[in-house]
Amino acid sequence: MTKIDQIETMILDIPTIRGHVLSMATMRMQSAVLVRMTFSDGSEGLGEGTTIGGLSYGPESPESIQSAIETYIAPALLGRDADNVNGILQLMDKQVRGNRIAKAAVEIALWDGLGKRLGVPVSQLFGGGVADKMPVAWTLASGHSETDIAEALDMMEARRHNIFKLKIGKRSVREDVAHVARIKDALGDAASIRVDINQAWSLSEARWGLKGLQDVGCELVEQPVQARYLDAMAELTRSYEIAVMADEALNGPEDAFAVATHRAADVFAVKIGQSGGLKRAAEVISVGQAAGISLYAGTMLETGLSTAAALQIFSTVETLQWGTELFGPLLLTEDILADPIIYRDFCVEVPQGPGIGISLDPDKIKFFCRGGGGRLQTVAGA
Ligand code: MUC
Ligand code: MG
Repeated sequence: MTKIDQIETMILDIPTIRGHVLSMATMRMQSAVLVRMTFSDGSEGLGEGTTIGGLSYGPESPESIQSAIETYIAPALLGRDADNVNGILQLMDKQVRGNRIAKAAVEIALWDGLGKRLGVPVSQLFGGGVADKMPVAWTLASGHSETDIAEALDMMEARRHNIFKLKIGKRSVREDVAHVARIKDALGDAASIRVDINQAWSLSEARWGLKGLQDVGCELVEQPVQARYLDAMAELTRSYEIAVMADEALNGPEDAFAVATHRAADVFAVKIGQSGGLKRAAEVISVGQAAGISLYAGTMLETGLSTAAALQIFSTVETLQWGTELFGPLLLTEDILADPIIYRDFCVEVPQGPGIGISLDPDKIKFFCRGGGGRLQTVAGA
């Protein structure tokens, strides 16, 4: 039996290439929690748990993710069978409620270690990949229409992205719709335009918003109202042609089932961290598929590490109707991978090596480690 010997964590603080203006926060830095597990046969596994905007997006912060792992998860896992991921998930769910992103970081390190020991990519542990690349959106969130237009035109020219998600919800509905219209006009039909409100609208604002957005050619609206208002989401899904996507409402398969039974979305934005890991994300995907809800691979603006983990699981999905937004590493000033993930021809490519298919650049890890030192802090084990 291969046992879990040691679990280490660290927080990396990496600046973003520009201010990323969301309805609830402006990001100038992304903070990623890294997990490294060492196993009794000398093998290693890497994981990452990341959120956005401190505690303004959801109930977990970088600090809470690290402390949930350090204080409660890691001590319970030492000496356990590293090959039995289901056994570890069962144990984590018994000992720790919620804290899905923390559990995901640990679970990803387990899959990575298992894949490396077996010499296969994690996608193979989930039945095998059906795609080696996927369409990838970019988020326009500079806070200015003209800057967003210039950025989008550059991306299209470079054949990097032609799908754009606009972050709105901070200004009035009228101003936001005018901003979306300006961008759609400038980019034309060569670009797909979607928006993310991050729960900022009331139901009545959302009624005006969805009508205005669909009239200016926007194709999809993500989480227009608060996550818990499933009846409002259902009304909006029913009442307009524009596709409605659930994001913050989807914390694992049970939420996916509730959204599906309320018919509260046309599309699921599936995020590996918010779902509680790769296995739980696969379960969310299954609920969506069974309910006839379309799928989209969402991001929490993770570094290349968890972006690679996400690519492993989404590569196993037969139909991702709305593609992916797995562009996290591109929003950061520096890539922490030894071999960065490849973005070209409007697609992101799935790393092909064993495990999640990546290795870290030790100098970058050292440089961006919170508190300096650059060493992963041992929280349990030798
Ligand atoms: C979200 O709410 O979907 C994804 C892309 C982006 O720019 O922010 C995120 C989070
Ligand atoms: Mg979102």
